[in-house]
Amino acid sequence: MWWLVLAMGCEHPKRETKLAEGWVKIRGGSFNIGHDGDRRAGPAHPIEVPTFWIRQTEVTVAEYAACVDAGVCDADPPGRVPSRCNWAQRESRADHPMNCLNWSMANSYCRWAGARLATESEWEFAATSRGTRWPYPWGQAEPSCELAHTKACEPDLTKPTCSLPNGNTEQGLCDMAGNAYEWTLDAFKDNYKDHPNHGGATLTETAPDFRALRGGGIGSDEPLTVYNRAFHDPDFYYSGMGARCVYGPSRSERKVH
Ligand SMILES: [Ca+2]
Repeated sequence: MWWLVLAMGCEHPKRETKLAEGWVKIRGGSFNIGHDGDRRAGPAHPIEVPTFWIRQTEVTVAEYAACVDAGVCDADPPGRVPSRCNWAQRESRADHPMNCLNWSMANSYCRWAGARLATESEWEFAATSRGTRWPYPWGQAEPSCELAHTKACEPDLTKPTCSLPNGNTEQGLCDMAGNAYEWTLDAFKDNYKDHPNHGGATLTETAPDFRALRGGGIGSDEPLTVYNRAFHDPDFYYSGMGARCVYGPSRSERKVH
């Protein structure tokens, strides 16, 4: 019966994570990551992504609060906390994304939850509804405030997650473009020249100078395209930085120098 146990383990991530509901299964497959001609997202190249589960929403304030209550997650990043951090108003903003996260806070939360941050490959595969050629999670229409919450809609304040269902992916993922920016597992490299083709993350031998973020968000002028790659010092945060967790098979990672 070992095969049954394995199969059940694969089909029910909620039994192995602290988050019972809200997972969306992304069936594995191949797709072309990146966009030739983009300043950071080339060369486009094929990726084979194993099946994984991803949260329908960005990490919410309420979800993050459980980790703080458990004594694992930090409520505030080091240094001065801007007034637009949702934690300061956590009761009224419980369903907003947990913002003002630096990379370590984002990583710690997902690990505590029994999950992890998405690799860039997983994130883009999910954002493209499993490899469509659409430039945005909802399709080809240009962004609007009905599709994505951005700086043009409100400079600094987030919206409750899943407020704009017209902007969802085919699998129902909310806010893959806009609202909070989403930290990924990957060390940021200037292009995809050494990017692993198996869906794993790019990591460095030492702590990376920068980590990749995806999806655009409030307080940023970066495009909302599914292939756009942003990056920041892992210790940096601002009111537009959040996270989204995934759950999936562990995989080898490729280190580059
Ligand atoms: Ca987002």
